Amino acid sequence: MKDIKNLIKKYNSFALFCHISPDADALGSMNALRLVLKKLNKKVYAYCDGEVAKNLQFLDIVLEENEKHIQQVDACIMLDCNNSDRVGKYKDFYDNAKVKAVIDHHQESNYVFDYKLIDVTSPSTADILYELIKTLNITINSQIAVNLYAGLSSDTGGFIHANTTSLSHKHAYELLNYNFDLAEVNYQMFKYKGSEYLYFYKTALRNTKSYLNDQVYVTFFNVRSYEKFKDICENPIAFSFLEGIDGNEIRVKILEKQKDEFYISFRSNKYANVCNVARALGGGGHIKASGCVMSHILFKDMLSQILQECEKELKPQ
Ligand SMILES: [Mn+2]
Repeated sequence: MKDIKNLIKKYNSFALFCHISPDADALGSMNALRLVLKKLNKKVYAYCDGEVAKNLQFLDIVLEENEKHIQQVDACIMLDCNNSDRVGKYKDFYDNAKVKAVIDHHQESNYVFDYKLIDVTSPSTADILYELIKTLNITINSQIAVNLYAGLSSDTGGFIHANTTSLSHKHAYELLNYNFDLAEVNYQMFKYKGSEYLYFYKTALRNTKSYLNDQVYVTFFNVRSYEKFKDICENPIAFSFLEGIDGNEIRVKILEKQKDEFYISFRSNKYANVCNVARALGGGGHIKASGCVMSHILFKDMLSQILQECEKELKPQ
């Protein structure tokens, strides 16, 4: 933490970056730091390769488009990622920065930074940043607080994922003292859906079939339905409405992104190791979330291979 404090003390102008397909932790952390640096009378510009989703407009983030500032600032800070591959179209700018810094909670890459604050045990970048901000001599206002709250609550799925700690709750408890509309923020982050979701859910339910005594659900989007709901299909939480149904252990999502090319992802509920399933089919991932690609195969052959591998990971009933 000292490292980044020195960086902030030493330099006067900064460019901030977060990862592509930005979530609330990426945008919220970046915007909170932008506001803090402004309070410290620093020049600061925030860059992001990607749209701010409609439901994150409440963060009131100000993004800079003009790239010329990047070459002029003293230092560049990357947030919620730790490799320049993750900042999309700003990669070359970041690679050529005079001074490179990072604040993050993801598994470390080999990328070399001059200033570094990475804590892989932290549930969010916002949690790390909040601890840092508390040591700086500034008054936190409600806008800074709401950006930090958005980041830390988003990465814990609203304080329900296994990464949630007592510290997450402590930080939230403290930030709630800064008077922002909590119900509205939670609505935007955890409930809001575009109107097209009704049609997406109808299609998804129609295309979900249950196997192996309801222990495995398979949802299939063929080329046509994938094209129709592409954006929603790519949202990892769009299919979470199938999560937690009693008796179900594995959820399989198959997206036919091109004719005969199937992008398959696996999620397990409590115990099944779906990394083994994906590996057996040429992919990989984590114990509870994994994926693979299968192509030029008959659907029924693919399905029987998938179910065969899933069955190996299920407890005998
Ligand atoms: Mn994060």
